Parts: sequence; structure tokens; C-alpha cells
Amino acid sequence: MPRRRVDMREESPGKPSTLAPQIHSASRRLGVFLSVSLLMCCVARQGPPGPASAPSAGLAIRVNQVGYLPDAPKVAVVCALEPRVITSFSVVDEHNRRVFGPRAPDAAGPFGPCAATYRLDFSTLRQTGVYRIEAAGVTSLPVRIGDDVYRGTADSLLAYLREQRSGYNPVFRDSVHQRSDGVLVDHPTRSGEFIAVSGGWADASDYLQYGATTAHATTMLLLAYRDHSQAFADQFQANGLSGANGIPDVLDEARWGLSWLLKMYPEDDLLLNQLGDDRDHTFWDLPVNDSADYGWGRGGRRPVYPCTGKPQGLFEFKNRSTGLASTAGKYAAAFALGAAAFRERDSVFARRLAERARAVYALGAAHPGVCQTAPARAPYFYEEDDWADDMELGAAELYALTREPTYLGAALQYAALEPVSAWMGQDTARHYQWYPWHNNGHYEIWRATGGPGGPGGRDSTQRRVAEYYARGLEAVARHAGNGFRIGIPFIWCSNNLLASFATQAYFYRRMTGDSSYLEYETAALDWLFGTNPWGVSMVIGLGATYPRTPHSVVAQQLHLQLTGGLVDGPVYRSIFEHLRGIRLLAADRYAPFNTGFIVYHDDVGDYSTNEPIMDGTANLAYVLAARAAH
Ligand SMILES: [Ca+2]
Ligand SMILES: [Ca+2]
Repeated sequence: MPRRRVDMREESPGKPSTLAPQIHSASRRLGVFLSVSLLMCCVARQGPPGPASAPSAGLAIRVNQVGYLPDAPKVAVVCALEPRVITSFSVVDEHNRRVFGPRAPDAAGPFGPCAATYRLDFSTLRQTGVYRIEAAGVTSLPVRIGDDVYRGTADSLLAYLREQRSGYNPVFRDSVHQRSDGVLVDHPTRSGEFIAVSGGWADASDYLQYGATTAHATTMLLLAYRDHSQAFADQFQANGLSGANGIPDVLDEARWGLSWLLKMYPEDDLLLNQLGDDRDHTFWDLPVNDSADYGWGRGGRRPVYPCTGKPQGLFEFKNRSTGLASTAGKYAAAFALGAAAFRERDSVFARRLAERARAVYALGAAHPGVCQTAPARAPYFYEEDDWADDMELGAAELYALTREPTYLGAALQYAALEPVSAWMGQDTARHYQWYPWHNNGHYEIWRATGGPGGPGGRDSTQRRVAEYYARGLEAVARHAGNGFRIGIPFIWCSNNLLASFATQAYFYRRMTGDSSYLEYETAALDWLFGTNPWGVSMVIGLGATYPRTPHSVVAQQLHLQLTGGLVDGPVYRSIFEHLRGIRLLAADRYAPFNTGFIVYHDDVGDYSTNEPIMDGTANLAYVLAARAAH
């Protein structure tokens, strides 16, 4: 989330004349194939606005707009904008026949814009169908119950990743930075050297690319396929264009990430971490004709930053990097998982990945500490402060791949250094301070030491890593007494935290069979799909009401729907008000619900709440795959 926005918002609204030529030129260039790609690829034309979100009688009933599995907990939430007493609710079917209730709701107190909330639990309704919830004369959006409600949703998210591809891009059917990536900068002896690093995904709606987020996203895709392969189909080719190629699309996408990460680790002692920097934000233009000027002319080559183990930043602002391990561990994990995933399909690729996994892990072990992203003209960067979690995961995946005991021993030692992701239970955190927001390593240790069908809770190692997860879940649950059962801090990219929380809770439940946190796990997913004060699904294209005007130049200029993109999500009002250059460009259709301590705006100008994020999208694909494979 790097944000083209930051500088862009300062520049683009006030300087439309500088943007017009690029947009015009892009439109001309794109016109020929747009109609085809819209039908066949990652995106669709923007549809009409979704159902109105305005509350009726100051009261709204919020539901998961994707739906509920028959055996899952099912809770709708009432948000009343004024204090209100509600004594009963009912569920009616498509013929308006009451099939559940009347029942008494559970009063849950105020939250954000809601002066009162109520939880409407209809979990015991298991019959497949389409229903509505009624209370106090107000009716919810349609609610689906069925075994198939999550079918295909994980694949839907992959559409956004294809749209974000750098190198050959299937939406534009054209090069994105293919010849301009990149020139080594901030290297003690080799600055100015060209290194071919084209590929990967743009991190958000700007075109910066990061090794850390790409490696995490790739890892989540590989885990999703390994654990829930039946959730994924084959409808796209390796280059992202429509058409089956005999490989599940989630593996096509994971390989896209792996191939770029291999380029970003070209030599044993050269670990690259970032492509482009926030000078990217100068222009609000399409990726195929990016005008950013990094000192080699507009639209010229882009800088690529190595991990140096020292504070980085070419200009006024510096990060606080201390080592290489946070990035090295993530690369090692992705490479090792990739080696296992492609062992049968492409043994040459798999052997290369295995070799790179060992090398980059060794580099991280030799250089403990964090490798943060590098700021340029703006003060923002990913302030990752933890690296033991990343080395734990790298070691765990190498153990799973090689069965060499030293890797397991190392994984357990790293795990003990950071048993709990430190944001859990806190009210705030720095931008990407504890990243990834959940630690896959504990689950991977559990799996590699027995896993499904293994000794389970009887083994002390397995008990220990499960208990690590429980501590984090409990810390979040203690903050989740509100009607929505949400206990995360509403920092920038809060939806990332919810996807992570849901992932960790799922891992824990699978490891132990303990459903103590299922209520909160379910609430996190429900929140992402509409059970939130605004009644908006946070994934573009999923649900009835979802972001229509995301912060994206591609969506805005080409009138495309970025199907599958998970947006940042609500933030504390104080964050929204203090980030640089945010300006809402249209009337706020969610205004009645933006009166509390957290805000969300479906507005192209709001890069703090409404910008799709690549890594969160990939993480959510895991969560949805688990539900689809139910
Ligand atoms: Ca495919
Ligand atoms: Ca970390």
C-alpha cells in the first residue's frame, strides 16, 4: 500500500493538464482490444451502483453477502444509528414465509457509528435457500445458505492479481515496465548496473513492487493450493490470458510470483527488495505508459533496491533497516514451498527453487534483522520490525522440503523469539510493523511434525505452536466484545489484519479441533463481506454492495471493475484525517455511517480505505479456498 495516492493526490487533482496526454494516449492504445479483454480476462466493465446503503428508520441489518455454509455459525448484526430497543427478529424465505423466529436478539452495545448493535443468531437454520432477516420493520439484503456459496470465490480473487501483473500484462495485452526494470541503486559498489527484474505484481494502485509482500502473497497462494487444491479451476494460461493450460490458475499465479522472486535474488550475496520508489506517485497514469522519472527521463528505467542491512532512502527520509533476515526468510519460504509444488510438474524449476531456498535462508541466518522498504520523497514506508517470524517460516518450509533436522531446530528457536504476532491485542501499530500479520510458521511446524493424521495435541512441539496461536487469538478476542466481534486495531490496511486473523484462527482450529475462536473467525470473514457498519463487501465484485470507485487509475480511466481486489478497509478517523493528500472526490454515500471512530469511503480519492491491496487479496484467497473446499 504504498500509495501512489500520497503524492498523486497532491498533484493530480490540481494538475489535470499534465495528466491528460497520457490518459488520451493510453485510451487510444487500449481501445482496440478492450472489448475483448473485458470479456475474457481479469476485469469486467463497471456495473450499475449496488443497492443503496442508506439506513431505513436509522437502522440497518448487516449480513455476509456471499453467504453462509449450512453448518457454520450465522449471525446478522443490527446497527442502529440512534439508541433503540429491539425485541425480536425473524428470517423469511423467498416466498416471504417465516422459517425462523421470532427470536430475541442479543444486545451488544454501541460500536462506531452504531448507537446500539444487536446480534441476530440464526445458526440453527441450515436449509439451503435464499432468505432475508427482518427486525423492527427493517429487512436485510438477501442471505444465501448453501454448500456452494464460496465455490469459485478464491479464483475470483486471482483476477485481481492477473490485473496487477508487471512485465507482460494480460489486461493491457502489453508490456508493463518490461524493458525498464531495473537499475541497481544504493549498492556500495555496483549502483547504476542494469539487472533484469521485470515481472511480478504491482503492490497496490501504484506500481511499486516489493519482495516482502510478493513473497508473502506467493506463499499464501502456494499454501492455498497445497491445502485446498479442489477450490481452484483452470481457465487461464500462464501469461494470464483466457484459456486452460492444464495447470490450476492458482499455480500459474504462484509461478508468476516465484519467477519474479528468482530475478530478485540473482546472486547468493545480492538480495533485492524493492523495484521503483515513491517517485512513482508523481503521475496518475496507466502502467503501460508510466511517466515516472527516476533520473533517467520520464518513463525511463526504474530503480531496484538491494537489502543492505543499513537504513535506506536516497533523499531526506530513511527507513530503519538493520539486516536481511525479514526478506530472506520470506523468499526462502516461497522458494521451498514452490519447490514442493512444482516437483512433479517441472523438476528443473523445482530444483532451482530448492537451491535458491537454501542459499537465501543462509543469507538471512547470517544477517539477522529487518530489511524495510525504502522511502524516497515521502516519509511513508513499510516499517516491518520483526524478522524471526520470517526465518521461522523459511526454516519450517526447508525442513518440510528436505527433512534435515537442523532446519526444524532453527524453526523452533525462531518461533520462541516471537510466539505471538505483536499487534494482536494492541490498539495500534506502525505501517506493516508486524508483517505478515499472522505467522504461517507455527502451522507449518505443526504440519511438518505430524500435521493432519499425526500425533496432534499429544506431541509437545505441536502443543507449543498451537498455544502460540491461541495467545494471539485470545488477545484479539479480548478486544472484540462489540456487536461485530471485531478486535483488531483499525490501522491502515485493517482488512489485511482481518484476513490474517481469520487465517490464524482457521489454522488453530485445524491444529487442535478447538472451536473456541470460531465465533471471531467467522465474524472476521463476515465483516469482510458486509457485516460491518457500512454494509459493504470489501472485495470488488463479490456480494451485492462492494467498492465501485476504488483508488485506482486503471479502474477510473478505463472504467473497469477490478474484480477480486480486497480494499484496505476502514481506518481510525484520526488516520484518515492525518494522511497527506486525501480528498474525497464525490458525495459520501456512506455518510450516515461515517460518524464514529472509524471511517470507510467508496471514493477514488481515499487511498487510506479504498485502495485494493495485492498481499491481502492473496491471503484472503487462502481463507476462501478453505471455505470453498468445505
Ligand atoms: Ca491455468
Ligand atoms: Ca516479519
